[in-house]
Amino acid sequence: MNDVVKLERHDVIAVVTVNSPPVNALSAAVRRGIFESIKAAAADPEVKGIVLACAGRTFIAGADITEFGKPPQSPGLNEVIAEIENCGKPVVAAIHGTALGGGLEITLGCHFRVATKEAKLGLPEVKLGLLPGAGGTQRLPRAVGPELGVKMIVTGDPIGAAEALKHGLIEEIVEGPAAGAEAFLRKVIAENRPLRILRNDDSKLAAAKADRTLFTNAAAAANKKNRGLDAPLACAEAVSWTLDLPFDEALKKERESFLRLVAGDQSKAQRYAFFSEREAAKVQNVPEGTKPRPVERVAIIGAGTMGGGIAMSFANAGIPVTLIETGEEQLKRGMGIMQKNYDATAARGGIPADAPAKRMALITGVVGLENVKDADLIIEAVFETMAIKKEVFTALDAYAKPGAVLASNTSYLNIDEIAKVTKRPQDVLGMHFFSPANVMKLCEIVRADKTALDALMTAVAVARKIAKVPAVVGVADGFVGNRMLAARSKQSEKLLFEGALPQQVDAVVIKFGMPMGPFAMGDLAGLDIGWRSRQDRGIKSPIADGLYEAGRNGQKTGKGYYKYEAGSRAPIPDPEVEKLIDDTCKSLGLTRRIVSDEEILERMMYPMINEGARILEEKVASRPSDIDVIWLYGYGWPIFRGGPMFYADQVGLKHIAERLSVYAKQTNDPSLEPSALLKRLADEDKTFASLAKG
Ligand code: 3H9
Repeated sequence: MNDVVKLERHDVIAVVTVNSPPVNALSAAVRRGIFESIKAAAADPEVKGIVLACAGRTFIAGADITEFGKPPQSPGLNEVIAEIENCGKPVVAAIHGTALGGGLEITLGCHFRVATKEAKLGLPEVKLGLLPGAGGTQRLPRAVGPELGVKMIVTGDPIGAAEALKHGLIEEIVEGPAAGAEAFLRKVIAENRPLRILRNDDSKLAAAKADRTLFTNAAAAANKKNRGLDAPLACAEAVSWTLDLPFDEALKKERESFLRLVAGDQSKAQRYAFFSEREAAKVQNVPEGTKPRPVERVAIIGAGTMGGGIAMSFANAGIPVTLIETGEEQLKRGMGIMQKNYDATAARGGIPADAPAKRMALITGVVGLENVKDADLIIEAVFETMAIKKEVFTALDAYAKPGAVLASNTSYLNIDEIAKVTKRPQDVLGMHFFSPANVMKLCEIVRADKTALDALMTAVAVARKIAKVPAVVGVADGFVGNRMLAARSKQSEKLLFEGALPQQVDAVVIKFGMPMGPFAMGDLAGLDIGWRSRQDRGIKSPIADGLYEAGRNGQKTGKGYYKYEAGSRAPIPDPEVEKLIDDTCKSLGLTRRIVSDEEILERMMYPMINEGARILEEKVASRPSDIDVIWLYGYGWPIFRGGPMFYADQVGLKHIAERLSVYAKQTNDPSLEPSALLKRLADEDKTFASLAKG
């Protein structure tokens, strides 16, 4: 039909094959090709049925996201689907890989669907700040019922072939997708089976129409985790139209809602995050074809919170791990915590019941560093002091096999210095995971001075394999994320001396969309940790020191910046803390003032952005989008704000630079003056995004 869609005849069967790598997205050419192929097959009197299949690694993975925001080209996806649905001959979708978004919507216009057993089917538009815009909100609930339909559409999570079969989304699980679909179609033709046209089939809506709570409960459950996002609410509303409106009217409203969301700021930010995440995996200044080293076995040094979480991430991906401790006692504790974590996840249905045993079987706990000898990748996750790290790397140098990649999970120490104690600095790098490491998706990969390119690419490939988002950064105190966080922490602390309270600062940050404010975060991490690190660096912080000295170590002691009821993690503002802050300020001769929420927000965000600009100047990060990926996946930055550098572009760099200058003077802190890069971009009326364009 055209370059990307082929139409063939197998006697009475027409086979339409989409071949548009990498993921067969529904570009204008693909839509046109399918539309014309279906039209031609429908008009051909010899053809009795049609198979719609895809070449390559996957079925259609959705609309072509790069086309959003550009002038629409005909035929639209709804027209293509209508052509299939109304063609009068049975059309079977042959699904393999992923049928996502517009890809699944197209199959819902087909009269039957078959899929291979590893296929995944879903409507993930919500993750891009959208709702399915080609009938998905109306046809999927008719296929699987409104309860599962609303869950799939609001969460965006796909289901596997077995579940799809159970709920009537597919009719059969097949081996080869196109051949399986063809065999299925021959049965349909032989039996003269009626076409299943979902738009006309309200049978699965009846129960929820009679008892509305079936739907509203499912919608509320799916929306439970929503933090300020518009799209999940729009998704749930659109699915509710299946119960209230005629199909065509609902389809029209779905389209209007889609167009509103696609033009909105949230979706723009979410689409930016999607492409930034993929961009981050493409490491700059590495020649194409640089091959990662094979990694079959991993060793992790340290079975504490971080080491255990990292071990679980590997076991989750089916990679065997040797987990090494210094003594049986510590090992037993670490293994026990992992087992407990897995059991808890299985008990709430997060993983299958047999998964804990299977995953724990992949983790071999042992005592003694000599056990690293079989590992292709070794990750050190021991206590965060340079002396101990050096000791461990000296020993690793003696025991590790040649070519093994040696990684440190340090969160701020200098990797060049660590690498120097080995005779193989080319194999040394940082892999900085975020706590809890089995949950948080980010892995900052620290490229040291001498890191070999294939060692670097090994860390990137491994991170992707264990479902982490890798972002390559350079050596710097705190790398990218923690260095920017330090700029924010400095301000949050200062604000207490000036007149704000912990609960006021945290409330502003949470309202912005972060999962936690800086003070609740301090309580979670433990205020003793900050105190110890200040002692090491010879720094004093009278309020934080006062809390520590009063035995307020955070959540673990039931008191920190807040108080906590036994067994609860909910922070409660504490008048004792207010008094401690007041008394400390009085003793220092400081007069407190009313600090506005607006000032708090600016002083939480702009110094961080300024630090991000310095990080770019120093080339510790190579792209603003890498910084955004780090904040999105390591610190819970709200996805609808795209990341700090994206947010800065939306606010306007001129405004940010001006406000930073004001705060630098107001607080007598020259480090708040806009960095050279921020100043230049602001003066030229440019954005951080303009840097990526060269
Ligand atoms: C939609 O369908 C709206 C409709 O309801 C209504 C319309 C009216 N478009 O992720 P990978 C690129 S919204 C354009 O590394 P994997 C991606 O950028 C859409 N490009 O591979 C990358 O490019 P590059 C709903 C796309 O194997 C390359 O493909 N669908 C699209 O790890 C490989 O991607 C979705 O949201 C696209 N739709 O994962 C699905 N998808 O190599 C989004 C991918 O230049 N896609 N690319 O960096 C995914 O979730 C994953 O890509 C997928 C493959 C699971 C398919």
